[in-house]
Amino acid sequence: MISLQNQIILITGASSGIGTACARVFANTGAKLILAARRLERLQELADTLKKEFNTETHLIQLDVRDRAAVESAIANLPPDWADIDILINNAGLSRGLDKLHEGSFADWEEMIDTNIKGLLYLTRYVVPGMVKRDRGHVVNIGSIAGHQTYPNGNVYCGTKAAVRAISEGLKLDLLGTPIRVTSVDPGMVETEFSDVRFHGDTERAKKVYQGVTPLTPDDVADVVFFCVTRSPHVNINEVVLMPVDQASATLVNRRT
Ligand code: NDP
Ligand code: 8X3
Repeated sequence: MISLQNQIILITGASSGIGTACARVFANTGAKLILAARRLERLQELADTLKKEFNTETHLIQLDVRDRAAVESAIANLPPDWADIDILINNAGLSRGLDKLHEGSFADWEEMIDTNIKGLLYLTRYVVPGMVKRDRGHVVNIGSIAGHQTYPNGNVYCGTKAAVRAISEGLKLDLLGTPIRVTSVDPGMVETEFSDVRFHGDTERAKKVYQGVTPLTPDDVADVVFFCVTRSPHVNINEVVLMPVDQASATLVNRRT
């Protein structure tokens, strides 16, 4: 296992769910964490907690990953002590709606495509050249089982996650000959704010997604991310698919109630 002491880790979407869990799992390793999301107050709260619990150094960026100029400026203007990013965790993402394709909302589609695909690309495009120059680095993309299996009404969200899968593969191919590692971590059902966001704040509908099952927790996913980034430098974990025991496929779930 490699040490993360003084490594600089940038986590997008650190204000909630899997991103927050990733921040917590790395907080006690001596790594320095750059936490990015739109909700700065959430990041500040998390940073204060991590400082108190683990004395973690953090640098916060209020960032909408859909805004290419903002991503460029955020990376270009990192303070010198924070600029040499070792690990990029492209986690920011969302689903919006669960509609038949021919009835889908254009606004929902654009938000998913702009966040899950273009946002991830912007971060990658602005961070990876530094990794190439320094001859070190690791990119972890949070994909989904939705990138492996398309489910009814999942159409565009599944399309964005299939794109993430292809982009992870493409990045790995293009970085051959460098020591930079690329990993896609692809979970099934994880209980976070994901379904609240998908159903535009309809919490009753969101709760039903997890009813009667034991879903993955954000910590379960963060554990896998931690495993992937702490392997020996010659080992690249390309892809990890993880699901709750109660889930067999994107559509087949064992509900006890
Ligand atoms: P949450 O809704 O709990 O967290 C999503 C995070 O993404 C938030 O921190 C949010 O921050 C951030 N985010 C969303 N849009 C933007 C944006 N435009 N700019 C910057 N940050 C943004 O959901 P999860 O933790 O579940 O989701 C994290 C990732 O995991 C996503 O990529 C999701 O697709 C993926 N995933 C989730 C699964 C699940 O079942 N929950 C399963 C498989 C994959 P803020 O709103 O503050 O900007
Ligand atoms: C989230 C998992 O199955 O809701 O990516 O699409 S699923």
